[in-house]
Amino acid sequence: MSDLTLTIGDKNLSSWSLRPWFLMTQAGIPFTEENIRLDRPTSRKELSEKSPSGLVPFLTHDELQIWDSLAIAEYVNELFPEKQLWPEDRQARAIARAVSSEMHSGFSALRTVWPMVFTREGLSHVTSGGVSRDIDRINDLWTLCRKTYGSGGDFLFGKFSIADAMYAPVVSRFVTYGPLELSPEAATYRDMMFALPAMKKWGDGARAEVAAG
Ligand SMILES: N[C@@H](CCC(=O)N[C@@H](CS)C(=O)NCC(=O)O)C(=O)O
Repeated sequence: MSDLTLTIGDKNLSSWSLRPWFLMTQAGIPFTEENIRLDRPTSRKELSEKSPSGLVPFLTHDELQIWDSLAIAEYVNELFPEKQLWPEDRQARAIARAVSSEMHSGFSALRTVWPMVFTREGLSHVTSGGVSRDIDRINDLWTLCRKTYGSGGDFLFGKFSIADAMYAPVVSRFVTYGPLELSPEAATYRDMMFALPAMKKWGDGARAEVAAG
């Protein structure tokens, strides 16, 4: 198979970039990484010249360019069926898709008020209104998944899946900001995810980018 190139934004800030990067890294799928630094004078020009949507992430495979994190995840799942990036069981798979889609289309209060700043930890921040509702809903989802579908491993659906990748930036936000009230299942899941080597590797990259300015 020819090379896959994943183009991403700043590791400290680009939550949508983290999702496919984490998916492919955690699943052991080889790819070349290309970076476009965001919020620079040249960023908009570079993004509009290179990216079909003018946004990151996007995946390049030969002549094909796929934009949007969830579409990239689906494409990679089709390229590597042996990785089983969705749960094998049909009902679990349907719920995993619902949980992933809910992340992709929702939680706008959390995403706006608690932006991902991967390198920061333990900041106190507002939890009023929509932010608390989003946190409560994510807490309920993670708890439900872990209790109902998680018996085969430590991830939301036991084995690692696209659903975990979709929530990787929320894991980072739940380390950066508080106060938080998570169920024991959700707190354990957050801590397990944040300790994964792939997350550490992303964090090392984020720290290096911040240091470079
Ligand atoms: N729905 C898209 C969202 C992509 C997105 O909003 N990317 C941000 C970075 S996290 C971006 O490229 N921002 C650059 C800009 O707005 O100039 C996805 O799932 O990939």
